[in-house]
Amino acid sequence: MNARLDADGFELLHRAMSSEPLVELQSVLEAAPQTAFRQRRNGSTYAIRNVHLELPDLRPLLERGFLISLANEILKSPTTLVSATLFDKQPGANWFVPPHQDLFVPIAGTTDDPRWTNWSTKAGVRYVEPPVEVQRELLAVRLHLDACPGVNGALEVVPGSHRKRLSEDAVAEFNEEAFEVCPAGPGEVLLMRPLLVHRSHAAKLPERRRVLHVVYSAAVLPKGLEWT
Ligand SMILES: O=C(O)CCC(=O)C(=O)O
Repeated sequence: MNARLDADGFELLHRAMSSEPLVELQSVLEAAPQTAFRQRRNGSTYAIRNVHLELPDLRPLLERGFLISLANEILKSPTTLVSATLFDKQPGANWFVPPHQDLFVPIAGTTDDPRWTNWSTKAGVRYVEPPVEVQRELLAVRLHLDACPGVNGALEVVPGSHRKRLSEDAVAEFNEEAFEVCPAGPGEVLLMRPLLVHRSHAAKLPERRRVLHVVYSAAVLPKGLEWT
């Protein structure tokens, strides 16, 4: 059914979120206090990491409705929310994101399973790198809150790069031709596997470009671990 997601690690869906839930999500996000945003050195704000932890009113909207239904349908099992990030490119906070794979997830608890590695704590939240077989099963659902044509800092991806955990050097080796630009309209959803190599350029338009990047999983966690 999702042939492109399986083969290439990403897929733009033709179904968009309808306007009522989209407006509800936008109003919850707009109520975010400035202190929830991460800041660049010049003081401009650009993203809220763990926005599901920062904004309690957001979690129920991510745990029922369109986004989790999509994840359940695609992963063919009931899924759990893993993480949520609001990326907010706007004039004055508009940046190039270098190519990378998303390797780390927020986590609660502990495990002795040595396949869970690279533990760290940032802003009071624990992160871990799950084993690659868990990584491959994660699904990111990127909801576009604004129009995101290619020139507006759209995500660029390397089709097929989602199967393996790559070294930083291997990620840096992809040349310009390897990247495919993923434009999307407001309410549209780009599905992607977090191991897909991705980057984005600074927007060339003086327009806001908000994307709510939500990760879901159907994996059974080892005893002692829980998603946040
Ligand atoms: O939305 C973007 O432009 C960057 C996204 C990103 O870096 C990420 O999803 O890890």
